[in-house]
Amino acid sequence: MRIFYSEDHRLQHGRAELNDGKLVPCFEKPERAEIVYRQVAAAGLGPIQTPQDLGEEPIRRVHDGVYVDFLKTVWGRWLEERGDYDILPLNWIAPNMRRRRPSSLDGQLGYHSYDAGTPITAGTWRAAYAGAQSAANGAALLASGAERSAFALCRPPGHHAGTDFYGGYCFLNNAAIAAQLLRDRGAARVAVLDVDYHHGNGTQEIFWKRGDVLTVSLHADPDDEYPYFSGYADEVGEGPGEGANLNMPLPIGTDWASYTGALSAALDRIAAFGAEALVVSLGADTFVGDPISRFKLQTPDFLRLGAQIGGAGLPTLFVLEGGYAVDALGVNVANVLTGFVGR
Ligand code: Q9C
Ligand code: ZN
Repeated sequence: MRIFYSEDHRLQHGRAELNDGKLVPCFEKPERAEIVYRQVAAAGLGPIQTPQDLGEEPIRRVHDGVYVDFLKTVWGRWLEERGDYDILPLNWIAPNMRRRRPSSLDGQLGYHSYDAGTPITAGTWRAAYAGAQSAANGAALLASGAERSAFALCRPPGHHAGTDFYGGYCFLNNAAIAAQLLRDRGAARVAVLDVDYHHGNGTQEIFWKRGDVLTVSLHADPDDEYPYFSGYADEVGEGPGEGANLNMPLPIGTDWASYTGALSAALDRIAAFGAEALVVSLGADTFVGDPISRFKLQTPDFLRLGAQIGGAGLPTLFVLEGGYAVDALGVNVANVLTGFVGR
């Protein structure tokens, strides 16, 4: 399995996020990718390479141009207007307000975001860009037929980022960029399977009206958990995308015994869809020890999770999403990949 990793992820190093009424140190930190790197290397899962630069085109295939330009330039504007400290938005669009893009910095920050947990820093664009390149490289490799599987070791994560919005520690939707690139390079139907603890709302939004990309997400019930306002079972897509979005909200406290049944149903749907390639949004925040999550998967369960996905027999790109129990994150992620390749 080929692994793509860029050290530029370190350029995203936010100081604090708003949590429980307090600014607390960011859960989404560089140590996450470092420990995953060390564990996949130690497990001998495959060669690790720096992604080739495929440019902005694969990003602009799924993200709005105005949004991409905003991400590229917002730090420079902030530095000049405010100062050398992290950017957090502080106001959003309420019902009955207009979705109109203001010209001011704070207005645009609110327009393009939806939470106060996702700081933009001096290096956010470069880090997110590098992660997107890892995902795009993985997809290009699968499309070439040279490999059946790959792992994009992306940081920051991506699945909460939509066409023109960021949030949930995500800026560019790495999995969606990969799925679109697979479509552009010949796969007629692509499935995205999201096993992160949180609903992949960004991925759902990007492919909402499309019938060529099936989006399936297993996650904590949004009635109890972030992102609260999407991820319910009755969200099935619209227009040509009707029936090509499947949400499987699971209760707080879900353990492997109940998770595996839901995963089996998800994989059945992917098989019925006739996917020619699979992108897995791989969050390991379903781990029992995760500091912000409430599922109960144990470290050996991640081997089972990988093996079960491998049973689908599809060309598969894994893309790193969440997982905040840093000490266990490396082995949990490596276990998924090891289980997948069948060792
Ligand atoms: N009380 C991903 O896993 N809210 N994002 C955290 C903690 C945001 C998670 C609040 C969680 C976003 C990629
Ligand atoms: Zn998550």
